[in-house]
Amino acid sequence: MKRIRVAIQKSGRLSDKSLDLLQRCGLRFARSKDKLYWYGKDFPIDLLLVRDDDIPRLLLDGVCDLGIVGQNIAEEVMQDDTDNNSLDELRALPFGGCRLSLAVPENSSFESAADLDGCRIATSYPALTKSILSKRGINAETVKFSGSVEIAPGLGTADAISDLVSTGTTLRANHLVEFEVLFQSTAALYGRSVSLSDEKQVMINRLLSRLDGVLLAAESKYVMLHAPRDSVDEITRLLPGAENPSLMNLEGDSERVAMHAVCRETVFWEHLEALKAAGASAILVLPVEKMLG
Ligand code: PRT
Ligand code: ZN
Repeated sequence: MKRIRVAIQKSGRLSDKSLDLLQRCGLRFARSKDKLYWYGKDFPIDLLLVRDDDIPRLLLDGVCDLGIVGQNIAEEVMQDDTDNNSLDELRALPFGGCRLSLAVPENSSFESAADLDGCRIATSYPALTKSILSKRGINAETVKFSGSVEIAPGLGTADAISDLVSTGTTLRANHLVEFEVLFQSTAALYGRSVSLSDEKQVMINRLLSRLDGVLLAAESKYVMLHAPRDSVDEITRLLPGAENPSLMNLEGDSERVAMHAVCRETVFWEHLEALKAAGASAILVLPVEKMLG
């Protein structure tokens, strides 16, 4: 049996969530001593734990069949690849969210990205930055930094930076202001854009189907409530992302019914308040552990 190799980040922002996601798909691993190669116990799916920057290349070179990495890194590698090799984004994942933004020193006179034409931009994402700017007719020179990009303007090596931002704390601490988002990123599951053996493809499809179930279950809730018979239609409309609810009689109460529904969108307090205002009572919201369409 051919085995599938999945590359995930060894230690960093995406590590725990990548592993947790695969485990929630039912994968179990025997960890090797050096902790870099984990053998899949019930499925022929093994893990390779590496630096996130290496993941796209491992896929392009066919060393791994799947990889979880930030779209920022995958895009950078694809934009930089002179042979136009590409990766297949199979699923965007609900973690690792950040944005690649242009930022300039607080006291600079730049007002928009267009003012950066002909300027120097420090970044860990030169190919992606250049490609986005040049599509808008802006030609900037990039200076590659592998880390601590935010110190570049202070050192006088660049006029601006293009860096990942999540809370903006790092920019503020370095007296930089974010003035334009170039690229929104999340973690994603990537595959190779070549055809694999049937055996491998069947296994990957099976994993994807489980992954879809896990991703759907994560934002789905099972909602139970009591409703006046007359308000069933209105209450159904108020349930976020619900399909046909089940209706059940309530013993000794002909006016009201019990309604059960799976809501496939986040259920906020506001939704519950609206349900209550429409006459619902005994409202319960339960997590959904697994789902298979
Ligand atoms: O060792 P290895 O190379 O594997 O890890 P790494 O240090 O290169 O990556 P890591 O773990 O820091 O990030 C992995 C991925 O997480 C990135 O490629 C992004 O896809 C995603 N991600 C999400 C982020 C951030 N949020 C983020 N905030 N990556 C980096 N940052 C940086 C940001 O550049 C800034 O310098 O974190 C700093 C703090 O951000 P603020 O805005 O909250 O201050
Ligand atoms: Zn890295």
